[in-house]
Amino acid sequence: DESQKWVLMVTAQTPTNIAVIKYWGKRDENLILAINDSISVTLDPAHLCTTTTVAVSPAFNQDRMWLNGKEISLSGGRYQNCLREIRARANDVEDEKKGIKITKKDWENLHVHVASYNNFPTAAGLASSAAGFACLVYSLAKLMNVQEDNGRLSAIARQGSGSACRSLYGGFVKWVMGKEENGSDSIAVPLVDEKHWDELVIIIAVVCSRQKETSSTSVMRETVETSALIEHRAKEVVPKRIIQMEEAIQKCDFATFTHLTCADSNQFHAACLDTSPPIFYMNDTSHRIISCVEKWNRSEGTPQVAYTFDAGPNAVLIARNRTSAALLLQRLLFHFPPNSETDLNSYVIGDKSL
Ligand code: 2P0
Repeated sequence: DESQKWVLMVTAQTPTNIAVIKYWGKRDENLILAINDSISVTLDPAHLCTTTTVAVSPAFNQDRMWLNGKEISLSGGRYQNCLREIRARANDVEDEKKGIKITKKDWENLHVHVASYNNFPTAAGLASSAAGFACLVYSLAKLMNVQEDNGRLSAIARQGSGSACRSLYGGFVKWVMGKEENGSDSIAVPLVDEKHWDELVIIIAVVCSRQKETSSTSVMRETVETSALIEHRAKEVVPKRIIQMEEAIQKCDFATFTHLTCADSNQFHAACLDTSPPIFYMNDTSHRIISCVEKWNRSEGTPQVAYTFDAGPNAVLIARNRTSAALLLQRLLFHFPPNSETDLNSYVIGDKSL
């Protein structure tokens, strides 16, 4: 049947983002609504990103997805929520060259195939779900000619993974937790674009690229249920830090930025330790990196490097400029002699798999 032979494809690339004021804890698990605002920096897509190709064809009889070449199930609620929200906003699509015409109504019965690749370790605390869901939602929206701005798309990506909503913009981005019960105002907003503070150099010290054992989602739930610190953090600490961090970013005030970033990472890990049972994301190497950076920043008088750690032991190090980045690499090379290739953006400690 000739009419079954066409395939229409879209490919998109989305970088991951690293929170400098962390999201940890939900008030609604299904819609993925956070208990506090968060702020992140989106990385350069050349280094840590997801590339996703989405395809539609009348020959496809079900939605399917492959992640890094391996088929994964789309039956989970998060995928279903994203697919449903995008499909509901689909529009007419026409490709004259190929002689393809898809009407708004057709999308209800058409199935998609999704192939997604991460150029970095999946689920090793390097925010792979952030880039992954942002890219899935963005590429599907392009394929289906969805006419929504990035803010509305961010609210859909958020339903795939909270941190994903922040990956639809470059530069520094705020995820506003919102007030509405339906999550309509829980969206990402761009603070400044990537050109605003382009002196910063981000170095990721991969301490361990193994996959983590438990998902952030279930640990986050346990933290909200058992930690007294997390409530204090969400209500008292983060709202003040968000204001201060926005100001530091606007002014490119590296000293304040570093103070807030390091303190917020440390409080997030303290809340993990305050969870029952306690969660240890950082290891001895992570702790040694913190000591090394703290000592250096103190000895210089003005901070040279900020550190932040997510749900894993890997260090994200944000250097003031290229000079401090070079000095940081020297220090890392001295304290953690590498046995693998190194470059400025993916310095590897004791692990050859990246
Ligand atoms: C963040 N993290 O703000 C925080 C800091 C890790 C530590 O968002 O359940 O994968 O999918 O919304 O976004 C990791 O959690 O969790 C995370 P879900 P997500 O980047």
